[in-house]
Amino acid sequence: GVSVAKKQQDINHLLEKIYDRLRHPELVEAATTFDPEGDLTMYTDGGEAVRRLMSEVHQQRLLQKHHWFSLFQERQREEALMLFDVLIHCNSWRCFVNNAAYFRERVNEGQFVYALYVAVIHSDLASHVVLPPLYEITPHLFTNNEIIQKAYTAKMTQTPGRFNMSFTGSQKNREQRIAYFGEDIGLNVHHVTWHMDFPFWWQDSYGHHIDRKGELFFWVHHQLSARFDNERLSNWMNVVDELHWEEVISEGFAPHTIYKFGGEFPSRPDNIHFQDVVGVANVRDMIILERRIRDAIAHGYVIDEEGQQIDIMNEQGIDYLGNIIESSMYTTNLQYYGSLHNTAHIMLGRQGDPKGKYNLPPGVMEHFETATRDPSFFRLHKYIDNIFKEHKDNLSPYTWEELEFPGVAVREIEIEGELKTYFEQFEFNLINAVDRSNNVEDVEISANVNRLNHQDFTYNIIINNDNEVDVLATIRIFLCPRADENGLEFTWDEGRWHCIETDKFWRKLSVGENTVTRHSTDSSVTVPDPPSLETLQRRADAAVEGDQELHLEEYERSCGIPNRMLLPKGKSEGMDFLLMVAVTDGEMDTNNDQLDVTELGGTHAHCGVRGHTFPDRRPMGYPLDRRIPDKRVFEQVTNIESTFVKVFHNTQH
Ligand code: CUO
Repeated sequence: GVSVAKKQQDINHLLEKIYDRLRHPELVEAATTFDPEGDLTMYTDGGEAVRRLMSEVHQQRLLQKHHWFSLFQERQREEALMLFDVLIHCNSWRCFVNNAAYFRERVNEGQFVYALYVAVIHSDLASHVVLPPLYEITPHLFTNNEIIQKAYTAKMTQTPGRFNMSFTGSQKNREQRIAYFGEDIGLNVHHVTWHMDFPFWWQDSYGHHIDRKGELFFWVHHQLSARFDNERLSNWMNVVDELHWEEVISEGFAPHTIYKFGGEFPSRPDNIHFQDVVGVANVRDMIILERRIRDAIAHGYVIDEEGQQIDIMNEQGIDYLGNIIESSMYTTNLQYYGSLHNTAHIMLGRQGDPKGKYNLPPGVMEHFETATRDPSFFRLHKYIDNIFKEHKDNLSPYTWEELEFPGVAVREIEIEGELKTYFEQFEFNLINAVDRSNNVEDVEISANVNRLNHQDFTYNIIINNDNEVDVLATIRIFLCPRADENGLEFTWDEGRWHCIETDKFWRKLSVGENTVTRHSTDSSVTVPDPPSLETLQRRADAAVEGDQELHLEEYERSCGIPNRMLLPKGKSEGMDFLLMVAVTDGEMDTNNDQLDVTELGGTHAHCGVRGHTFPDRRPMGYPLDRRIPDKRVFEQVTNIESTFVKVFHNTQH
């Protein structure tokens, strides 16, 4: 077969300068001479997907090149999925890469990038291929207007430049204090990639079933909300309030962001009332959907298409609700429950031009790459999260017996190294932001951003195993804020909903005392900094040339919170947190017998393991996902312990 290095090289070449024509002779040939009716079809599902896409090409029905692309526009999405369909049905790399080359020259660039990314993520043919960070491929969606202007000027005047990118807004806007979070390029890559790993349009006919997809939707966005709130508390702000259809959208937003083609992202003033969006939905419809979902939660069952009740008062309930609320193709009774969350994104994205009077392009809320820039994103997701909470709060609290892990006791939790955050400068390439038109030569252009980072640290956890045999333990670590913005301490039941999951992993515990050591860099919630396209090219070229293996395993997934954002910012004088370690029975709550559970690594806590069941059998967020009316239950079990820590923020590193 084709080596991973060669595949990596092909993907690099396909993504290089996506607004220009292909440059690499092999691909150019595939794109021009490849016979779509003959050769191409041999390698796919009998050619069905290709024939469909080809006929759209011939009839010139596809979205033009040099136009914005939105996954939430039905027809635009269908077209992108036609290309995805072709790629995912390939049985050989040759088919994959040649089709990609062929259609790269014929479909819209945004659709091409989307289809290729999702196909690489989900196709077995592309396993071990590392996708370059999207902020380099489509920089417009990750940087602002000002930087783009400067990049063009640099190119036209042939003057290399490195431009400092500042966060949107001014000091007058309180929300700007936490813009570093919503505008973080790595966080945005995580968010958009999560939605590529778990597309709402996914159907099992594409090749595999995605385990606990609805629950993951809940958990990942719950964690994004919790993290956002912790950043706010770090900056003397209150936790974010939910959005509501009948109230004003308090925060306006001026994105200062521009499409590569199609003008600026529209703004929204403060305190406007929700408007019906022509062709999308009326506010009233949204309220009706919400009521139906809340009714289902109150009754403890949802109603399927046949009118049958499905019990949700159990651990699977959250998965049903996640699929319904998002909604995904795994949803139940779309007719009745609609698509509350997805429609809300579109509606928020169009509030600047709800009647389509001004022909404005969609707002930032309509793209997963840009959505978190808008403060209304976190209000929307708090609203969604509160609906999920209503369900979780209906389930009975865990009992002492359920929480206990007999014979296992956490004796000590120690942190080696300080929990200290700081801002650092990071540079990324902007070469894709500008065209190669007019035969103007490329010059070096890049953006400099401030990013949150922290010093590495290590957990040393002393755990006794008083059983007569070794046991497998699941170790779950959470960081929880202790007080609100006024210093008023949270009760356990309030605080648990704001906890950040910082790690989850498995360890064998020998009989007697164990010291479990775990480095912050190994967190299963996070991913390391991805290599740039340039690095990927250098590494892949060298490996192909030298006929060597390409070792980039640790970068295989870009779904996962950037490791540098593992900790919330904290405060210069130290911010108080509760660090909780829950040690539970790994034999009982681990799913993947086919995998060496202690070595799962990667980023399974928020992103699962591609093509496998979710490794942890417990509800996501366990044991903090349910009400804690009586904290003594937690205090009495020996396998759950916590300690107080402080997170310091240093302006100087
Ligand atoms: Cu990720 Cu709303 O689901 O942006």
